[in-house]
Amino acid sequence: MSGKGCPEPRQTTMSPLGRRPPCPDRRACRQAARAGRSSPPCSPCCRPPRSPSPGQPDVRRRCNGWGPVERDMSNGERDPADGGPLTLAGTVYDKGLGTHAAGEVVVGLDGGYRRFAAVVGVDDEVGAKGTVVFEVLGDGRTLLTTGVLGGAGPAFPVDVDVTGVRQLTLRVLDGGDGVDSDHADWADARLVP
Ligand SMILES: [Ca+2]
Ligand SMILES: [Ca+2]
Repeated sequence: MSGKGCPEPRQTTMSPLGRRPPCPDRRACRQAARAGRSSPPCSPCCRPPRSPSPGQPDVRRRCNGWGPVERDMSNGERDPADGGPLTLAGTVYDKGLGTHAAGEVVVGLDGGYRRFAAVVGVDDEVGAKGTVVFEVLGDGRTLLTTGVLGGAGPAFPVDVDVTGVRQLTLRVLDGGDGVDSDHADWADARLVP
């Protein structure tokens, strides 16, 4: 598993439609990589880093298995902003990230936070389908791994110590059986200074 690209999905099938979706920003990623502004484009989808807003964590990379990472909504389908409310085991969350295996979000903390907390699981929008593994890494070191979580199971609370961590990676893997219906929520995700 490369620290520079997306996680290897370890899947046997590709997408809900059985084929890899094209990355809408692949050209931009490639240009950014050539200019030294980003790591090389990763598969299946990556986005170049944006400048952080004041007071907001610095998101340095987003990779997602089906369309873009969604903010405050579930992954939905391939288009941006087409998800529903983040919902895990019947509970709706206003905030968080809607993602799809295999993918990861890399956030620069620069040692400014003490804890990362969230509630994770497979979004209710896929029913009992979907199997994913959530991993939290600090500076490349594994801080938490959930084991395989399924769409029919309960949500999994995450609360990890990130004291001194400069770069936080939130990673979603396919659970070893492909990425079909792997709609993975980082609900109520928050960093505590
Ligand atoms: Ca979407
Ligand atoms: Ca899976």
